[in-house]
Amino acid sequence: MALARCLIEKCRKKVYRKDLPPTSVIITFHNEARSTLLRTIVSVLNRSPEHLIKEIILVDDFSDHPEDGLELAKINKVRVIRNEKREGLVRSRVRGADAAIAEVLTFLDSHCECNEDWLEPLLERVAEDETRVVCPVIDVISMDTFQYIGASADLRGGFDWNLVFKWEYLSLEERAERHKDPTTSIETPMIAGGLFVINKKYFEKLGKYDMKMDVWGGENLEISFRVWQCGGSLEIIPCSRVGHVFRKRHPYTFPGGSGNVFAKNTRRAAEVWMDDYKQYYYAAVPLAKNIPFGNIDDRIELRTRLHCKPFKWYLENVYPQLAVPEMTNVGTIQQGIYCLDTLGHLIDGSVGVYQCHSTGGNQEWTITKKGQIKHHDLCLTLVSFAKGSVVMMRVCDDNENQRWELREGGILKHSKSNVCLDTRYVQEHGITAELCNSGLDTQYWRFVTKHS
Ligand code: LR7
Ligand code: MN
Repeated sequence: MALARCLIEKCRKKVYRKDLPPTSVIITFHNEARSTLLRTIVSVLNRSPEHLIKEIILVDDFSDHPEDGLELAKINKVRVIRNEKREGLVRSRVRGADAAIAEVLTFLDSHCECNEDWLEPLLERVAEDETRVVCPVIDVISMDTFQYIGASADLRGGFDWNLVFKWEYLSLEERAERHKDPTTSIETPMIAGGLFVINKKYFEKLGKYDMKMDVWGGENLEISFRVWQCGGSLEIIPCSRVGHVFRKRHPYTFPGGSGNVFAKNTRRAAEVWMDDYKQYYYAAVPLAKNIPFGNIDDRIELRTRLHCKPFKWYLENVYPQLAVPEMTNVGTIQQGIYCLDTLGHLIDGSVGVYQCHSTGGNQEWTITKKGQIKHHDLCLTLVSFAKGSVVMMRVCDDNENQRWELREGGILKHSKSNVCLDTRYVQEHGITAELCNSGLDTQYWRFVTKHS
């Protein structure tokens, strides 16, 4: 508590630049209660220096009652745009942004209360550097009493491999460091999504939003990856506070079903931005794999055009706290009804195939990140002789003769030579390595894991 008080006092003492750029506030809504919508607008107008609010653009996302928006349009500075059909928050926000005349955009949900001095600290950060995308601390408005309750300023946004947004406490060291000056901005890997300030030109340059995302969800993930990977940064500014009504369920219909739409939007973000790391998402949310996500060519093209960094960079530099899971790549290696099987052989033994029995045991193999095909501590090893080569189980080491690649077409190719695991001589010699030919049935394998 003492720290919170100290933060408030330090924030009060701050002096902001006199030449801050005015902003267009964009609020999209679908069937929002009039009272909360009004509370949002009134707080923007009352708690911001007048010259910094160019306009408030309300985008009515085809609410049942057009009058709700029209009534509010009577208020000074408020403009209302109404969609002809339900577009969802992404396309609605872009419509608002396109109509905006100020240099800086401020997005808010339709059930907020801006607190005193909320705007200047945000605008200053963006005015100093237009590649910063900044958020206030989001306080809580109780959904039962509508009371305003302060939240902790020691949080940042993150996620697990299910890609659902969550708040995370800063580490002890970070919090200790912040004691020196609790007003400094907090870099955040992810933004909650609804409340942020961004330079309008920068928003456009970065590709606005993915217009093929529907209704709700996933767009905050997408814009967060995009901002970081394409050279910008995301910050939470402790001296700026805005309350938000956190609700237990969506107070509106969800065309397409909430689970499906959320998975579709999330998949679009994962497919465009996460490179191979998307597999961890699919491992965490297997059902997502069955949800069609449409065409993403234009977003991939955007990523290429902006020369954005790989997801690996994001993980290492922006979100090192997110642990990359060990590959859960244990399974069977199948050829038709047969499975690669140790046949009980041990070190220096050959391997063969046996009818798949799906009880693991001698048929359980791990394909490691390095490309080893591993059973317990033994690895399939290419052993060369004058006459040719054979495949044996040997203790795993770091040698190249234990590296294999599961290639397109189902071949298991040795990484350094053009030979592939083959069953043509399996009766006599067990599995051998023969010249690769992806057309051969004896070289066609399927790696079947729990997740596939
Ligand atoms: O079809 C729709 N059309 C809309 O215009 C659906 C929604 N909306 C409007 C809606 O009226 C509201 O103003 O879009 C806004 C956001 O919808 P909410 O309030 O139902 O979303 P939320 O607060 O539950 O969810 C958070 O995550 C969303 C992911 O898509 C958005 O990014 C929200 O803006 C975001 N809210 C916040 O960041 C506030 C802090 C919450 C947290 C954590
Ligand atoms: Mn909301």
